[in-house]
Amino acid sequence: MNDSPIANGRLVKAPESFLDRDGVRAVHAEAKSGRRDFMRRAFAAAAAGAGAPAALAQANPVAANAGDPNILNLPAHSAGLGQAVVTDGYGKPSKYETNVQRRQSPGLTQTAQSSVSFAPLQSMFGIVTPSGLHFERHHQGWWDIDPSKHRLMINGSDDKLVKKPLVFTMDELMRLPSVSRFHFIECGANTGMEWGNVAVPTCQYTHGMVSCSEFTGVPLKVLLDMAGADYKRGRFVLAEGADGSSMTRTIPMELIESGEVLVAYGQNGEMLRPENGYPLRLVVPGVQGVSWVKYLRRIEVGDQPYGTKDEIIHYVDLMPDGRHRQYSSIQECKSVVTTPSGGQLLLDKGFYSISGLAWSGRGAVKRVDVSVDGGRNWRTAHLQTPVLDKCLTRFNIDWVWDGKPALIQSRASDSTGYVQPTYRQLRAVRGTRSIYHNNAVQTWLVQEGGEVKNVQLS
Ligand SMILES: Nc1nc2c(c(=O)[nH]1)N[C@H]1C(S)=C(S)[C@@H](COP(=O)(O)O)O[C@H]1N2
Ligand SMILES: [Mo]
Repeated sequence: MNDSPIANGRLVKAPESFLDRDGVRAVHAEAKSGRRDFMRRAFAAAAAGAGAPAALAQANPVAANAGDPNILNLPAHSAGLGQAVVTDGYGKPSKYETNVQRRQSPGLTQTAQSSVSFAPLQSMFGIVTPSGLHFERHHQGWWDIDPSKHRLMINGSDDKLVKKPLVFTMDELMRLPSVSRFHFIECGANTGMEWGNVAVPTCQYTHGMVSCSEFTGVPLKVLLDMAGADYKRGRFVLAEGADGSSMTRTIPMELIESGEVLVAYGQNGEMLRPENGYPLRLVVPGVQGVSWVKYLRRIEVGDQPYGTKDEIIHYVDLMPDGRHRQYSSIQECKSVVTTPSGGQLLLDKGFYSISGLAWSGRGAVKRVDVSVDGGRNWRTAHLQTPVLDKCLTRFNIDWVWDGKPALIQSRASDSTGYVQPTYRQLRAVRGTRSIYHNNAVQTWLVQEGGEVKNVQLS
């Protein structure tokens, strides 16, 4: 070790697996009572139990001048024969990375079929979510559907809205010219548990219902053209899934006419994963996840919004005056710092690269400002390329931690000029009783001991 500040600033990455039912209750109770010792106990539990594998993937430092056995002793992999090609016909992550998992939030849902798993944002790089770590939201469980038997029907709600109703097989869809585009998908309920107060400890649970992939498919507009849709009167479509959840959503025709809405079969260079809608899903860039209908089997052109169960009972926003806001489908500009973030531990003072993700359902991320003093002072972060429309954008900024408590925040703005609100600003308009569309600025408190906690500034 030397005196350069870059030698310091080590971080314990992902001790997130400690979260169990009692943990969730404790975080909630602590936020209510203002007690601050939960994280310490949680770390003790993590070290003793399931959290231990996280440490495997970290460096193992050696005392200065000791002579590093990692260099001095020839390891087996430098002396022996490695494993054969195609030991595994479909490769898997290293065994040292097994702690990086999507995880369910215990206590959030009654059944595992109607539930959600969160992506481990704190462990990811760049902007693409590995398909196996993509968050999941199922209303009635997932299926691995035989693509040879899957059909997509295009019809009108009356005979005139679609001239020539069509049924496509997967082969017929996949021989059409395709496009591939990077987009984020965010569940409207992402960060929904935090409306009233701090509820969960890590960014996996506060923000892990967002993921980003390269999707491949055919613009829905192409299929509607083939079927002879009446764009004058047919200003809406209904998208219907083939699973038992009767997931049906109204999509405004403007979005389809823009060419952005895709009937997609590809995700990150391969077919969609079954959990994400194999063999066919709708991609509706910028719009909340619920409209990205999976196992897509039918598109109906209609002349008015459909008002389905998932548009009337669910996915409405309870406003402070007691009324509900409906069809609030765009995911507004939002960001979160993923390193350092809740549940992590800074081992010493020194250099850290603060890093995180920003996105906007209205266009490209224009700028991200970062504060380490709870919003008093801001510095503009570096946006890593590519910066794409309706896509995750990675930002980072240098920081030298002086060992004193710090309040880390990120605030994104997008190409429309919209700026991500603070909790105070958001609650002034929306109150605290919503579930959906919480895009407030997130705050992480770095405590003197290096523990990072989820807090809300009022
Ligand atoms: N057929 C079907 N489509 C669906 C759902 C579902 O349960 N069934 N869930 C929706 C919701 S609420 C979300 S947030 C996204 C989640 O997509 P993912 O599981 O690929 O992350 O799918 C949407 N499409
Ligand atoms: Mo969702």
